[in-house]
Amino acid sequence: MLPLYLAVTVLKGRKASRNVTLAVEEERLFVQAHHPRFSKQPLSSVPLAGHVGFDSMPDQLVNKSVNHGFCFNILCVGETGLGKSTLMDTLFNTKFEGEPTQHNQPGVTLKSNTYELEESNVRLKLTVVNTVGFGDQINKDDSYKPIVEFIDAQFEAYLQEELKIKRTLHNYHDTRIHACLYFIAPTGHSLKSLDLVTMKKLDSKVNIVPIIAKSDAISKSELAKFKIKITSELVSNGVQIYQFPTDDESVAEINSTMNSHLPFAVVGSTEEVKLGNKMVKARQYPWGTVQVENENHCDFVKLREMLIRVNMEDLREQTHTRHYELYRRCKLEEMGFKDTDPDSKPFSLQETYEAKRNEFMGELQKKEEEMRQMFVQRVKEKEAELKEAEKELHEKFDRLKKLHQDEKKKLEEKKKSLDDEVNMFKQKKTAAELLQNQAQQAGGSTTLKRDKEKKK
Ligand SMILES: Nc1nc2c(ncn2[C@@H]2O[C@H](COP(=O)(O)OP(=O)(O)O)[C@@H](O)[C@H]2O)c(=O)[nH]1
Ligand SMILES: [Mg+2]
Repeated sequence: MLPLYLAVTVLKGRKASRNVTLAVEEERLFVQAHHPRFSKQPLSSVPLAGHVGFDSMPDQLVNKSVNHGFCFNILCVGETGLGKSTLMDTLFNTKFEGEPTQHNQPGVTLKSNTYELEESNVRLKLTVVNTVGFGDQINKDDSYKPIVEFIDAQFEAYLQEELKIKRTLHNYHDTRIHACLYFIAPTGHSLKSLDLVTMKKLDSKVNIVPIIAKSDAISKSELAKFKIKITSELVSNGVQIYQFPTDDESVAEINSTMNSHLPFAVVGSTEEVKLGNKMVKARQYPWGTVQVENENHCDFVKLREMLIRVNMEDLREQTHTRHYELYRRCKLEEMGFKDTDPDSKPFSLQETYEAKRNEFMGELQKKEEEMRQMFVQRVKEKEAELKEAEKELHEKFDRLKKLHQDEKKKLEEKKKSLDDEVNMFKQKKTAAELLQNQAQQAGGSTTLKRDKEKKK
């Protein structure tokens, strides 16, 4: 099947003849390479005697593409309140999101919304992804991570679909990010380190289009200096931003002019103001009105033209052929796939699978052995610990036993002495009682004698 982007460029009426020639040439080479009849003998050109009809190829492609519809995915990265949602609404002339986001998010998250738009019978599935809470945390070190992860996740989903046996790429909802609008705060000074770090992390994964947000907050002369400063900072930090392509002569001039206007300074507003006898999108201030679509006021029109009308297809193409290709190559290499083996022979999938399987089994065995060793070591350690504890317990038991015996001995001695004392006491008691009885008896006979004497 022919790539979709060829059809789309035909649709736009540019590059048409060149790309269709390319497509036909591509198909001819494919047939030549794969068809047994053609594989041995080169094609010879023959003049046509009359009209055959393959000049309708462009129309066929256009019809097919229009029926299928198009998809475009934009990622808006920038601090909360920089006008991301407003710009999207202004750009597509509609109202997308609901509530504005708060500044108290604990981390950066990405919110994705997909919309079906239609313009002159051409359907566009537009996905707008917004960074929520970007730049709102005190520690911004990891702010870029969720964005990188999100972009990679979309590439991974596409790769998984590609690798499936039964793949449905023709009606697959492609969520790969085609353009990343990076919103720069209109400080007039320089880029923040958060901006540089984030753009650097993203530049090999997505087409970055930097824009100066809320550019009505900065004066004309300051804006010119600010643009130069941003560009030089991007260059000195090696940040690759998306350049509008200049290889296609039909758009080379406009694209190279527009490249010199980067980063675009934009103003967003969905508010309509009456100007003369027509309504225009503008922001009204006590001192005047900023018209969004007036090129003397801001670069909004330039952005819209470049992003949607002229280069939307190139953005999609760059995403597929450059950024996705890089992701796919790294991922497949990571999985052990190669195009050729060390002897420069084509690498077979079966061999790769076997090699990877053996490698994996080897690693598994190594891990198993390590775990076994660790387990034996742990058991030994535990055994030693238990033995130590047992020894301690024995010692404690002996100590307690001895203590108990000593105590018992002491108690027995004490009991014996008490018993002796009791016996002694009993003896004394008996002696005392005896004495008392004797005394009583002696006392009784003396009284009798005295009575007898009295009676006498
Ligand atoms: N001065 C100025 N204000 C803007 C512009 N675009 C949006 N705003 C205002 O900035 C505030 C935040 O905008 P919003 O789109 O919610 O920002 P987001 O958090 O980045 O999505 C709103 O009050 C907008 O009206 C602009 O270009 N210039
Ligand atoms: Mg918003």
